Amino acid sequence: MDETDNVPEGAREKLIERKQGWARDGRLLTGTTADPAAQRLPPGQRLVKDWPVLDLGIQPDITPQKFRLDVDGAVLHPLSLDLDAFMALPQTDSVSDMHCVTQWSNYDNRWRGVSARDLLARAQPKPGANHVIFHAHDGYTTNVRLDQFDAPDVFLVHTWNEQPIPRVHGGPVRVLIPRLYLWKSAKWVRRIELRASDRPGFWETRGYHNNADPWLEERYG
Ligand SMILES: Nc1nc2c(c(=O)[nH]1)N[C@H]1C(S)=C(S)[C@@H](COP(=O)(O)O)O[C@H]1N2
Ligand SMILES: [Mo]
Repeated sequence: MDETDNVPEGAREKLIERKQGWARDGRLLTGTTADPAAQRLPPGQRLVKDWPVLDLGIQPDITPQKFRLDVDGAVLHPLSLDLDAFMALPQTDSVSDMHCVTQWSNYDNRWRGVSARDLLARAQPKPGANHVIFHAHDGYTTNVRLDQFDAPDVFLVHTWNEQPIPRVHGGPVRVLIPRLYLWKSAKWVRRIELRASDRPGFWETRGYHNNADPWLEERYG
């Protein structure tokens, strides 16, 4: 693990226990689903104007010198990019909403970054690569299917509303998968691992849903 802001281990454990408790109790579940084409706000969510911070309490300081992003595993051309190489990739602007399992959603965030598809076009997934594991500098991991990552609205973002993404939100570069609950979007991303088989990540092994579709209310499972 990298140099961190040290959060007392007890506080971190309490936070993890609380969120595991939510999963056990099915907290916030409305028992309904919605069609994203018909309803912008997923079931059980509440619209906020700000961008709350949620993580394990360890917020690594990834300086430009320390930045590195690897794309490896089941790919034909593994990538290992420093910040200059990352910024030299095609840069795309996008606008999307965020939906956090703790119930807040916010709308119309403006992003700039490298699209997942541009990254995958360079790394070239091997036939049989069906899953993606994100590894972050704070030790966090999360998993999605390759088809969930290989989507036009998925980015590795460095800019939010015309400002560099601050450290507390995973800067300099984080993952953004707007159609899934936000725990699937790794902050301080270090490595993107493609695999033939799935491997549940930090919250997925602690009661949170593997698929995480907000409109299907896949909070826990
Ligand atoms: N590296 C890392 N990424 C992470 C987390 C984390 O603890 N570490 N927490 C996840 C969770 S549970 C949420 S809800 C979102 C919150 O992102 P935000 O703090 O930018 O709102 O980040 C996700 N990505
Ligand atoms: Mo979360």
